[in-house]
Amino acid sequence: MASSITYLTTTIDGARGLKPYKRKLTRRLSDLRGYFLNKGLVEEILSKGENPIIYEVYEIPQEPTDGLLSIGCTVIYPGKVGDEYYFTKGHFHTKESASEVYIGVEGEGIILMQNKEGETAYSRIEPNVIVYIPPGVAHRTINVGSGKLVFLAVYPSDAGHDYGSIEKLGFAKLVVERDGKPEVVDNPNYVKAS
Ligand code: PAN
Ligand code: ZN
Repeated sequence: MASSITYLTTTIDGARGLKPYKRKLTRRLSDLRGYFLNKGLVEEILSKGENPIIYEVYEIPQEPTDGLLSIGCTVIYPGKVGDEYYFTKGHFHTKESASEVYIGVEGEGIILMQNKEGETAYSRIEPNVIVYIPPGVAHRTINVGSGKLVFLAVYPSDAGHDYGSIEKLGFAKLVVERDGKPEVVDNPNYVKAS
């Protein structure tokens, strides 16, 4: 008799994400309007008819059910708006107890983390680096290298993504290029949630 165990196997396919995958998201500069510090420069680039891809996410989502895990592979393109490196939108998980694991595959990046009180932390993410993101902590990933940044994410399928608060308030820190190197600096526009 055949086993009733249903399992899933996929492979990491470098900058092509996962093979196979179920869903692909593409985020372009126009999707991140308002996210970069230099909003005028973003509008200037878009007004020239340019709308570069900032990142792609290759996903194998599971039904949003307690105990199931989803897999995602993010590819962030290299680039900057002014001196600010390309990054993901960043989010809190809607489910307060949801944590997440990131595993670096290719390239060089930084993960910014921030809790509801506005306290921050950051970690590098690169091949062989595993980062555990605890519950209640918003996370954004920044590509600080010259090639694509690829990393794997494993998270509860019912975690939910709350983009609203980050879109509205931003992160307290930014990652910018200073003297040819990445630096984590204070976001001059950040206002702590009251
Ligand atoms: C990741 C992110 C992915 C894209 O899979 O969803 O890197 O970032 P944004 O979702 O912030 O656009 C993850 O953290 N999932 O929970
Ligand atoms: Zn997440």
